[in-house]
Amino acid sequence: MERLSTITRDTKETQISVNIDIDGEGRADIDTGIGFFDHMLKSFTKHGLFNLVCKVNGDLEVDGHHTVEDTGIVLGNAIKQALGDKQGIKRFGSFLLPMDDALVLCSLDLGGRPYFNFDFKFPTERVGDMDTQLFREFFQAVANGAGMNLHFMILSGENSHHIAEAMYKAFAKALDEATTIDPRIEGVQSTKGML
Ligand SMILES: [Mn+2]
Repeated sequence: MERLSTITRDTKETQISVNIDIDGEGRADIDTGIGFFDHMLKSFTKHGLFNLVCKVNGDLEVDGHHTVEDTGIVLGNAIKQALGDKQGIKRFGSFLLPMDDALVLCSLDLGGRPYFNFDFKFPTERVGDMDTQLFREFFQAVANGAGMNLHFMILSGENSHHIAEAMYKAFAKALDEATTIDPRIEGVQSTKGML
């Protein structure tokens, strides 16, 4: 069964279209208007082996906040929709990812209850054309949009580019694991019988 979805969302602040295939090959077609954010979403797509089309027209004349947060909401919604009733998926995923000085742990549960845990202050205010405060906004929005419990621990790191990129890669690998179908699982992986 194909696991893909397309979601569009239009507000006065942002116009967003996202198409995700959970069982992809890492192909990305991304344009958010923020170069560093595009770099992060391409990295997420490549390392999670998803296919992702993400087109965003946001009010960047204000700042990047609406663009990044709303993209997170829509990506979260798209992940949730693509997974449908979550039959057979492993549900949990964790990954510890090194990138030069950065070491980032991401652990997540697709159980349906949104939660976000991230307590870290980036060493710089900006990386490229992106405000580092927006990484929190993005992942919080993804967790809410997908109904995902999402934890990040930054175990080490000095370079904001490396830390951010390690977060997106760790998230990709953890999500790839959690969405993997295990043939031993009958129905959904919950004693309640639903996720
Ligand atoms: Mn990079």
